[in-house]
Amino acid sequence: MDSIVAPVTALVPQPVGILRLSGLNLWQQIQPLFPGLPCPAPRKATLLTLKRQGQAIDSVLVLFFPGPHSFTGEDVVEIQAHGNPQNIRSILHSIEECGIRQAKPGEFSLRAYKNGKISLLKAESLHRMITAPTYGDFLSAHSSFSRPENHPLATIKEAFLDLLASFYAFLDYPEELTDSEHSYSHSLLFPKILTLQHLSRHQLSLFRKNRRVFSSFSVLLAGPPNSGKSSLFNRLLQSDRAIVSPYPGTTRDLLEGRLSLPFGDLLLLDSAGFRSSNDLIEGMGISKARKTIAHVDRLLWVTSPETLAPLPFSTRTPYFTIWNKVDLSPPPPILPPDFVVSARTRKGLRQLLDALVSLAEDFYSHHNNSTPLLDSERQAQALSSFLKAITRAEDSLRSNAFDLALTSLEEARNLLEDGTGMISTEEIYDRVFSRFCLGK
Ligand SMILES: Nc1nc2c(ncn2[C@@H]2O[C@H](COP(=O)(O)OP(=O)(O)O)[C@@H](O)[C@H]2O)c(=O)[nH]1
Ligand SMILES: [Mg+2]
Repeated sequence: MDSIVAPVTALVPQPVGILRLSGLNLWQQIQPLFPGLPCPAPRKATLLTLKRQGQAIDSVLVLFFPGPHSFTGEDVVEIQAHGNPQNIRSILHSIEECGIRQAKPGEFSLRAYKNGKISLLKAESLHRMITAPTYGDFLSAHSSFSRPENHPLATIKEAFLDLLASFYAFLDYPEELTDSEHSYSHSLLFPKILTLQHLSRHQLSLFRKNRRVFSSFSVLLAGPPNSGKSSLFNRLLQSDRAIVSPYPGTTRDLLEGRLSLPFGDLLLLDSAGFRSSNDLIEGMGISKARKTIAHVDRLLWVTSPETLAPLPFSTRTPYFTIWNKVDLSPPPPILPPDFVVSARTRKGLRQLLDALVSLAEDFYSHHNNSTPLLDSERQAQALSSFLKAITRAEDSLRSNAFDLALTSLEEARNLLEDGTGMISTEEIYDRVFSRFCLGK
């Protein structure tokens, strides 16, 4: 396999720019850059002069990770150079002159996977860790990466192996079983299928839900029109994101903004005011807001002197009631709100923000153990086809078409294998023999 190189850091002016290389006998290949110098000691930062055609072009820190104990399983070299983009391009060019080509996206991880350094699932969790749009998503990906056994597909694989083992036992040893045992084993298969269907559907629905809303600490501003939701949204984000106007029905879509906090993002959503509306688009906005309530971590129900209205529905989402426009009039004593604020004068906003930040902090402190999610659309598609296959198997079993059931289960197995890259025949047979007492 040819050797590869890629800049690991962006090509922008910065103190340090890093290049990563992977290949076999790598030091020998890049020797022209360090003429006469011995290979640096493994995993020790070594300061070296990098030369091009004998001319010193930069002083760099070199890290050498000899294969197979490296990320890719091959020799890996990291070069930390001065981060001027022209300098990094020039070093990249010098490396290419040594016969090393530029890597394609994901090629380092692909090599790690092919060399058995990481599983397919780990590779995808790693990718998600790098590209996660929120800190919550990063933590969820990290939890799958560091404990692959908690990955949703690993859990589903466990349940599936259990089903498969029972099914093979049922199929392969009918002569060992009496009629009643036979129908007993048969009926044992259905609850296992049900569990699998439940697990798969649950994971798919978690994935399909707006994952950003799901994984960041999210707060929705809702309430009657004109209560000042958009004004509060702008104030809390400290930017003029949403249009504010004295005309009710100004906000029609769901707007989102983020506050970056030290422990993770606070996703703030502004929504269309609740009222019965004949306007099609506004109606769509209202229904979007209604649906979102169930998925957010906290609802802020915003009212004001002109729009006093208690929460008009029941919800399991915890909420704060907010009295806005206190500069116009104080809240009525019969309905004391949780927070009394004025988006105009900023009165009470600090207290509201502090409360939200502390809820977010609490949320992220538990997030480490949060439900791990599927990492990619690819996994979701594999799982969705898997679900269809086991449902076909269920139908066949119900009509005692065991051959068809077998075909569907084998298909399901291939799909899960594609999804996880991790089922071996031995594993299934281990289970048949270790969990089932067939030797009677
Ligand atoms: N006096 C006063 N007016 C406010 C306050 N907050 C918002 N408004 C005004 O109320 C109107 C509706 O505000 P907006 O934020 O668009 O409300 P939304 O429909 O709930 O999003 C606008 O004219 C705002 O300027 C406030 O705290 N005090
Ligand atoms: Mg608005």
